[in-house]
Amino acid sequence: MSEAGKSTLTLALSKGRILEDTLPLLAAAGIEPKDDPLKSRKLRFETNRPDLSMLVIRAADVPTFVEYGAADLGIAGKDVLMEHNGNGLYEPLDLGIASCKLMVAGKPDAIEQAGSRRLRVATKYMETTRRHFAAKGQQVELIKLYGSMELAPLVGLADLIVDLVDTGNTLKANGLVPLETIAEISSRLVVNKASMKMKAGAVKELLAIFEQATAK
Ligand code: PRT
Ligand code: MG
Repeated sequence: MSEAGKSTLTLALSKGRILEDTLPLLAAAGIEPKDDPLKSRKLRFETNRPDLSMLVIRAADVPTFVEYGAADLGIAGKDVLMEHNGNGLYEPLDLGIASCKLMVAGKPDAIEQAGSRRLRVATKYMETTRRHFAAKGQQVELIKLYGSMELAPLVGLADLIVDLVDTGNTLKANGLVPLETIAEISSRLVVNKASMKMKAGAVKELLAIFEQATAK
């Protein structure tokens, strides 16, 4: 609590492409960081609201910061949240930014080529991919990659990939086709469960501001 008896809040933002979509949304919500997070090397930012500071961190770390209460709120892609699979978070609002699809893709003849052999799937989404194929009762071999998944089928590393698809241009440029949608992805506002209780007033006020800004 600050002197005025008002809770202070910390908001964790995903750097990279989500940040670019987040800053206009923050501006629409009347929130301006004191330095430009796209230029500064700072990781923590004060804002024009004395009760709100922001962290700018790797997208995959946002759920962890929020779950452990290092940030009260966060903005993260649904793909990252599905993969994190934690239960210390509320997910009250779809911000509708950075949208794309999490898809299974491969060469057009990937399935026939594999025949009765167990399919190899390259992805950075190990948990989500495991759950997806397990739910279909399909045994697959998972190969963990950290990026450039689209390369894997071209060099015989994998039959299929699980990755994000937006325009489909990256798949096309690499001779791959979308085969199945696993989930519709967009960025979500997440809230630490204890903050939702202990700082209910401040959290709800901020939530309402984001709802307004999202509806615009
Ligand atoms: O850099 P770091 O490792 O920390 O994270 P990152 O590289 O995952 O971050 P960044 O900045 O790329 O942001 C990733 C987040 O943005 C994802 O977690 C999604 O929530 C969201 N997002 C939305 C996307 C895309 N759209 C997207 N198209 N992230 C990545 N892509 C990539 C995709 O992986 C593929 O390589 O874009 C390519 C496909 O795009 P199209 O248009 O060619 O289909
Ligand atoms: Mg990156």
